[in-house]
Amino acid sequence: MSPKILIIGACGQIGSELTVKLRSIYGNDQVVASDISYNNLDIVNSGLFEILDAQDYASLKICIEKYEIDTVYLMAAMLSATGEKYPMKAWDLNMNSLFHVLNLAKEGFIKKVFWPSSIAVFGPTTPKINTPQYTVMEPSTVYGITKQVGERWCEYYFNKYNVDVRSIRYPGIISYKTLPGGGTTDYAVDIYHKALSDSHYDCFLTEGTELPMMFMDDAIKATVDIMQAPAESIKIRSAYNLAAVSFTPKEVAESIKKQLPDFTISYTPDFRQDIADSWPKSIDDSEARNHWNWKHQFDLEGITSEMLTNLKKKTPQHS
Ligand code: AKB
Repeated sequence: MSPKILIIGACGQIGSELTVKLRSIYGNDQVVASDISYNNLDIVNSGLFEILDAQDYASLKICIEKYEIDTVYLMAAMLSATGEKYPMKAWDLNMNSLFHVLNLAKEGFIKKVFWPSSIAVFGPTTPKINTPQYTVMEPSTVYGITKQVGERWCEYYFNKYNVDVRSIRYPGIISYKTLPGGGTTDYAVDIYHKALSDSHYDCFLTEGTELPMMFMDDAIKATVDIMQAPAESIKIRSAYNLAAVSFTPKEVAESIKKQLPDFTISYTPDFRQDIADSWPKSIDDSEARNHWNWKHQFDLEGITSEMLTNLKKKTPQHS
């Protein structure tokens, strides 16, 4: 039987592409998209949509009962850079929304939960190269703290209350369809837009700042795969390390230059440099690969080619 799905934060960067994918797999009538505002009309107009504040337990419960939801994807969150500006707001949004969903699962209103974690769970004391699944985790951002604490609670609700919650630690996600908002890895999307519009990009990280990244199609595939996997293959109930590629701003610039030889880049690091410096450079995701057969498809050259080709199509003056 098809799941009856609620996506919270469906107008955001990952939520919007996840909504389209889940509607294509399970059918428009099976997927209710929700967000705090109508800020993605494609999502609002392409199927069931509800205005929903993830921090409002009563409204969340009403929505779940109204549509007989059994599966929730909780994609609403405040990311790392914005979280540093509004620490308490980040804590409240990221934690309250998770508790509401976990408690509704505990009380039997929903059966299955997807909640995204992030490489931000790691911190300056974590080994930076091929960061293992189990290692030192002392996050130094508010966002990272909420994700690490959230992971502990997910595992707790699975162990104590048998809540079927599944999670992955997303790296920076790159897409031509949606813009990220408020993250430290956002430069890796902005750079492609600016390469086409201005032939120049001023990067807020230094040229050698290596971070784990992933093309959106791979991130969506991982999300669908982990949720479709049999429960017994999900052996980690905190969150899985997940990796595709790692690169520096200089390496992206070089890969863009192969297609746009006039492109130039400069570097003006800001407060996000400290955040990036606290995160791993690369991730060991063997557990995800072994437990539920995770495989990525896109490397840096593949990402650059998809980004430039599709952004040119979206804004024909760039072709
Ligand atoms: C961010 O930069 O905050 C996010 C993340 C890595 O979770 N993209």
